[in-house]
Formats: sequence, structure tokens, C-alpha cells
Amino acid sequence: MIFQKVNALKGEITIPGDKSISHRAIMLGSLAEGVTEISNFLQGADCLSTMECFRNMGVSIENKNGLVTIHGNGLHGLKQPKDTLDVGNSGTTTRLMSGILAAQNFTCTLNGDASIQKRPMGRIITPLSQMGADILSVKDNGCAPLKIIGTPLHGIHYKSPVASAQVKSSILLAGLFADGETSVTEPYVSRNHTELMFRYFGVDISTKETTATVTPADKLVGQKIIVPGDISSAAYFIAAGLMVPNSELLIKNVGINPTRDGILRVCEAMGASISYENKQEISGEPTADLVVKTSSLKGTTIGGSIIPTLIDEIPIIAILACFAEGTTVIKDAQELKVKESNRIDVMVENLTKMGADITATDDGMIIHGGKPLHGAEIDSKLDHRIAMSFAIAGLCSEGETKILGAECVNISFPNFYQDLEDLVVK
Ligand code: SPQ
Repeated sequence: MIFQKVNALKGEITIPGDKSISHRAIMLGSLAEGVTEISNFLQGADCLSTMECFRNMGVSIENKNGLVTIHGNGLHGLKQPKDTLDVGNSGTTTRLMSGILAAQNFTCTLNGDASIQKRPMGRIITPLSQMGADILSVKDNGCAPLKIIGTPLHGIHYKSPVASAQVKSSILLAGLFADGETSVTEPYVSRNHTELMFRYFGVDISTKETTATVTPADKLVGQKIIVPGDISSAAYFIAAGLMVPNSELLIKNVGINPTRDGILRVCEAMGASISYENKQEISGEPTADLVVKTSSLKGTTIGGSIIPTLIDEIPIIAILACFAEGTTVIKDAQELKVKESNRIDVMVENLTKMGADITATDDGMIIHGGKPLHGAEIDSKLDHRIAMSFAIAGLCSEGETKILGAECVNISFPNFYQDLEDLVVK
């Protein structure tokens, strides 16, 4: 894909469903009794991987005319899959499903693509093993493939060294099947979609400061869920609206859960013009429409408790920082190294090629903004967030920006390029 400078972006876009919430809706719907109907489900490859895994464990799931209908098997109704469960590129599928599989009465294997086979799974194997789980990294390298031998679990109180919703959710899902309460304490609160959806499905879950506690469930009851738009997908349009001159965008249906809205707080600190309309709550999650206008931005410092609330938006924040006056420091973000790619290295390498003044640090990056960028050949490393971030950078840079592996946006935002094109003022 090739991108060039554009003069203005105008119009409105409705953001597709949230990836994290779509995964969780399939998982809880499959474990519930009765029918769960999901509207605005994200039809991205990651969420379709989750759907296929549960189908392969005997759950009947229809996906047509924009509605996903799950005929749940109940808490103890999953069936042993015939083959290895294919998680594709999805860390969320791998880690959350491991928590569920650890408690089943069958053995199965999970595996995914080359990127998944490099992502650390020790972070879930350790706590799940403390609950009694029997999980083996087949190549003994702490990564997938994982062989999971289902077994009865007991509750624990786990103090997680990382603020990770995947670690927390994996343990809480296992806790549904345990013989007593299960708690997870994390250094900072990570996204809380599992906790909110547990409550929505009638599970007894409580939260206090950075601890979430689940009581083992007797049953979950099928629900109707409307998935809010994904703020991580909206982030590219927010950034584009702020950086491209003469722009005004109405970005509709954005999930603004406070455990995910760090990008909005950072934009505000950078001097962005963003206003909220039509605030509401859908299926237990807050949403709003956002009006974004071209703004002069200034650098900022990002670290500590805000990091988990914007972890997937750091690549696009790094692009924003290049177009801001002054210095932006991003720290406490070492988790970026273990995403679909090493997002610190890949951002620094590619932005340097475009002429940015950016330095990698151990836990983030330092960007001296205000230097014009020029086009370059960008290797996305097949990381959807990298491809989308550089597409936006290309709209504000001199010359051509060519993105290799651009099709990887299918993971979380299949219609991304078309939706962007539709907003360009010709
Ligand atoms: O599913 P995957 O591949 O891990 O997806 C990513 C992404 O960029 O889409 C991370 F690479 O999002 C994670 C996010 O970083 C999704 C997620 C969730 O749904 O619980 C939580 C975050 O990961 P973590 O490791 O901080 O728990």
C-alpha cells in the first residue's frame, strides 16, 4: 500500500466492534446456558480465530447478517477438539482460552502463527500452575504450542508482576471453575472488560483498587451484547484528524471505558481539540461519538498507571509526537517489546527512516517532534498496529510511504484502508 500527503480529512466514520470485548463475548457466550446474541462483533481475523476454536470444541455459533448467535454449551459442556486449536495471530485467544482449557476434563493443544510462537506464555503458565493446572510449552521455550491437560483447579490470590488484562483474565476465567475464590492483584489496573462482562453474565465478581476477585460460578446465562466500537481502532482516525491540516471528523461509537481511554487523555495533554457527543452505556460499557479537529500539538510525558490504558495506542502516539512541538517521553512501556512485534524497535527503526528524531529506551522512546517527515519503505513486520500507524504517518509526510505487509490490518480492522480513503477530501 502506498500513502501520500493529503490536504484534508472530512466526514464521519463508525468504528467497528472492540476486539477485546468481541473475544470475551464469544468465550462467555460459549460457557453460558442458552442463547447469546452479539451485535457489532468485530469480524477481524483474531476474533474469528476465537470463534473457530469454540466451534471446534462443539459450540454452535452462527455468524450471519451482522449478528453472531451462540448456543452455549454451559460451563461444563465444551468437547475435546479433534485437532490442535488454531489461535492464529491472537495473544488474547491464546492466553484467555488457556485459563478456560486448564479446567476442562480433556487434553488439547493450542498453536498459532510465527508471531504467536514467540510471545511469552510463562506469564499465564505460572499462575495457572499455582491453581493446579497442567500446561506444557511443547518446545520448552515458554511459548506456544501449549499442551493443556485439563484438571480440577483451586482458587489463589495472584500478585501479577505485570499490568496485563490477558494475565488477569486468564486467571479469572480459570477461577470460574476453581474450588474457591480467585483474586488477581496487578501493579496498575489493566482493561476491565472481563470483569464487566462477568457481571453482565451474572458472575459474582468484585473489584477493589488493583484487585479483582471472582467467586466460582454455578452457571452463566446467555445475554444480548452490543459490542462498542474499539478505541484502539478509533485512535488512528483521532490522530489523523488532529494531524492532517483542515480536518474535522465525527468518529462514531467509540468505547471510552476509563481503563482504555488513555489515548484521549494524552491527546488532551498535547493540546488536541476533541469533544464528546452522545455519551451512553451499552452492554455495561461507556461509549461516545468524538468530534476531532486539526490541532497544534505539543510534546508530553507518558508513564506509570496510564500505560495499560493506552498500551496498544503507543505506536500511533509516537507518530503524533513527531508532529508535536517539543519532546515526548514514553516510559514504563517495556510490554511493547512482547506484542505482535517489538513495537519499540519497529517504531524507532521505521520513524528514523522517515526522518524523525526518535531514540529507543529500555522501557519506551524519546521523540523530539516538529521535524517534517518524508516517505519511506516501512516494514510492518505483519503487525496490524504498525501498518495502521504508518498509513496515518504517510498522510502527513512528503513523498511516498510504502507499507510492506499492509494486509495484516485484517487482524483488527479489515476495512481500515477503505474507511480512511473515504474521508480524504479530493
Ligand atoms: O491479542 P493480542 O495479539 O495480544 O493483541 C493486542 C493488540 O495490539 O491488538 C496486543 F498485541 O492487544 C492486547 C493488549 O495489548 C489485547 C488485550 C486484551 O484483549 O486483553 C490486552 C492487552 O495485552 P496485555 O498483554 O497487556 O494483557
